[in-house]
Amino acid sequence: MSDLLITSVRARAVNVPLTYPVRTAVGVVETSPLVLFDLETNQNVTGRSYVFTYTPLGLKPVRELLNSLQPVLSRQAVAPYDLERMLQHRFRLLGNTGVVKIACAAIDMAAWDALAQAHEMPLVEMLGGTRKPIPAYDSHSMDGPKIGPQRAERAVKEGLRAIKIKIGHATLQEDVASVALIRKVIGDDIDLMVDINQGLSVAEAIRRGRALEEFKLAWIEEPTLQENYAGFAQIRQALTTPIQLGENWFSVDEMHKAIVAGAADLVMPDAMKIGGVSGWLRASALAEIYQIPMSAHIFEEYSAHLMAVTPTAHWLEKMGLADPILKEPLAYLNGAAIIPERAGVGIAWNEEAIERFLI
Ligand code: SMN
Ligand code: MG
Repeated sequence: MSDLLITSVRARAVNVPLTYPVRTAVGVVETSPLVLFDLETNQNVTGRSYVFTYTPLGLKPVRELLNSLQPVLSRQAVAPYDLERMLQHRFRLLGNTGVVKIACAAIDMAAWDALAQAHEMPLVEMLGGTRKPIPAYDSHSMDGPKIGPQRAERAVKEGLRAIKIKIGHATLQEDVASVALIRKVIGDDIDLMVDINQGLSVAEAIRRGRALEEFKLAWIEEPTLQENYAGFAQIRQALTTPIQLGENWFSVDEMHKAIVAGAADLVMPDAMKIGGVSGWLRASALAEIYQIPMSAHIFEEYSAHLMAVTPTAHWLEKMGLADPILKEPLAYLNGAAIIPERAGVGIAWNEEAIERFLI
């Protein structure tokens, strides 16, 4: 469809309140800072995407970089592969990582959305898959002894079959108490994952991992600095609980280096940082070669489509970070995400909410 051309782009920044702040071992994400990207085309189709900047400090740089690409993108064909190559070349000297990679991922996701809309089919079908239910886990935080059990009970009642909590408290005792409490609330039939968000040393991660073996966790996520692949391999060797990482890989090359270093029992690329839809597809091929279960990290609206065409698909993360600014948040039924029938990714903006949270 080379006659589908970009006519204009628009990036807006919103700082969205969260029902539950994301409390991690390395700091609290109090709000959901999102840059919303619209890719207008000559065929009355608008591609949409959003990127998550973790801190409001990332909003303006990403928004400004995206809006500054208007002259570069205008009149280009909505061809994600060609756009990715053009942008990678343009940013080769600056570096295709960080804010640059995030902005390019926003363009990639919106381009794929526009292309699927132009073909009048859900993205998953354009990628050769079908709209099947995608098993999801509910993603919680260091919610404490009151809110933690409440969230866990509610998630199980809603039909979720897996829950992730964040640990990496000041002491091992607090981590064990936190896991024991949630395990008691949800029982042994619901999967329980923990996420340490890189908060521990290798030695401490091993010490705590051993103390948590009795709870039969589904995975321990990012136990130490995510770039310390040798450290991850040491932790893997010392524990029986599967070790999970990937949300911070800014390229499939980093994913490959981690796998080759023996860092991962499981992988979970982030649809934004790995390079949008295009990056995800390459990452899923790598996971298949190594037969490593591959989960998604946030971006559930896109990840649902992508997991349906991921050969080693494992779990989707249900976190709802963009829900307040979406007309129709992703639906879930019996613990699985339901890919919308709508053409493209299926997201539309809640303009009234955007107005309220606009930066
Ligand atoms: C996370 C997600 C969103 C914000 C901060 C941390 C976390 C996860 O690493 O895996 O959900
Ligand atoms: Mg994580």
